[in-house]
Amino acid sequence: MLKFDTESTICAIASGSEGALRGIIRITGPDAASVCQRVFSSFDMPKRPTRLPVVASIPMLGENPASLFLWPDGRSYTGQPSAEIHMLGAPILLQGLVQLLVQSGAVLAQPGEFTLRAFLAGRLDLTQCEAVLGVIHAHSEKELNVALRQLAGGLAEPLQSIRRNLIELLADIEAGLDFVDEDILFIEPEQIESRLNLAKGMVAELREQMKARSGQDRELQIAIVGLPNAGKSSLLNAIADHQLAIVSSIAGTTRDYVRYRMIQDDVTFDLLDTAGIETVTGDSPRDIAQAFTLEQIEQADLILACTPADAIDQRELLIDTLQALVPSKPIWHLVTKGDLSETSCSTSDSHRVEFGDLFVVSVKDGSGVAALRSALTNWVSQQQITAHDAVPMTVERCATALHNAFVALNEATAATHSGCGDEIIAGEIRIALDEIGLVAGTVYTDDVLDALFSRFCIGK
Ligand SMILES: Nc1nc2c(ncn2[C@@H]2O[C@H](COP(=O)(O)OP(=O)(O)OP(=O)(O)O)[C@@H](O)[C@H]2O)c(=O)[nH]1
Ligand SMILES: [Mg+2]
Repeated sequence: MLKFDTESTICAIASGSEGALRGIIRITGPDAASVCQRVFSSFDMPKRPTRLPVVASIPMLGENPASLFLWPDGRSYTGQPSAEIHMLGAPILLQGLVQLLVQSGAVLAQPGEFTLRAFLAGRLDLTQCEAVLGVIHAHSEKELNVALRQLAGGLAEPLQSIRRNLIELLADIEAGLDFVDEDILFIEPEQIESRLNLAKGMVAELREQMKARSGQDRELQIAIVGLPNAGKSSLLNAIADHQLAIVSSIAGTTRDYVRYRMIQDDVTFDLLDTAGIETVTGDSPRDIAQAFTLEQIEQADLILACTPADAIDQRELLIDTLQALVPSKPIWHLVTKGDLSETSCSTSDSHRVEFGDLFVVSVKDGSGVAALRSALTNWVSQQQITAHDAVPMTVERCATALHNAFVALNEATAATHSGCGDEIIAGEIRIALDEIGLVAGTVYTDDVLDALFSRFCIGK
């Protein structure tokens, strides 16, 4: 069970348990500075927080040099006087120093106690505490980036802004409640509704983004689109490095689209070949293929718009068609069959791929394909890290609370419509605030903190 004692001064080895060139010991609590003073031979206590090390030796540990970084006031991670001692990372030396610190008035820290103190001091919200854990346990660069963004406030900031909006709205509504008998209208129902809608939109966005990242959702869809015979199927085969789609010189070859799941460099996405866009009427297979293509374009996350180099004048028609269909979708402009281009430059990928704002590729001589593949991989991995991406533990913990908050705000809107009174609206907003508070940790139970901090290791 966690202790909530912030009066003691705690210490722990913060570096790994294996020997290393550098080892770190962390101390925090009201007596951090005086405990350090007792252990180090001599140093002038800095008046202000310093990142500059006070290099001094610790007589009891022989001639081993140690650097002391001291934050004597509350401007530290935990909001309490804190210090770090950096020294040789031999486990025996570090353990010896911890013993000295304990003899000088510190106590051994519990797992996660430094982060718990940061939370109790309001330095971090719960999503950021979970992010600390996410950083410690990250197995890939992507997991690390997600956790670092969350630690930097990727979730804390939108949550705070939702809370602020709702608290202000609640205050305005409650001010009116005190004057119900008088003829003063503090806030118009339309205003309540539009402010509720704003908050609902923000909650829904967070919820959707977390849901989308929980791994159960579809992979990003990248559609290869163009007029008939543009070389789309050939390009899919080249990017996938497999003969998947039928290629022929007859326009209108592709009828049924081909989907290929690319797994490359830790990212996964679906690549789609589509039937060439054309104007057909009637009920022919070609016509049905057009309907399929339109559906794929609408569902795609990124469109690769292909125009062959030997028919570059088709480009305008293609771009106009796509912009009319999906005005806000990201579109990359590709020149296919680059080997047929009169302006073709060197055959090296790096020269071929960027051509103004165009990607130039040729399946025939292979140029541009590898660079396009890696640009796609980069794009997908960037998309997967959004500002609201969250470490799995946060996603798991927050899903219900965000759902409940959304439901309560919906109830508040319904109450506004039915005119059933500001007390009811205020009550629903309070429920929503409590739920958001659970996510951020402004409302918490010992069980929630226990479940989180028991997963930490000592020294963090
Ligand atoms: N020279 C050259 N020819 C290519 C290239 N890519 C494709 N082609 C040829 O262009 C023709 C059409 O290729 P496809 O890949 O079937 O074109 P598509 O866009 O899928 O065509 P539809 O499915 O009919 O819309 C074929 O004869 C290909 O061999 C290329 O990079 N260079
Ligand atoms: Mg095709």
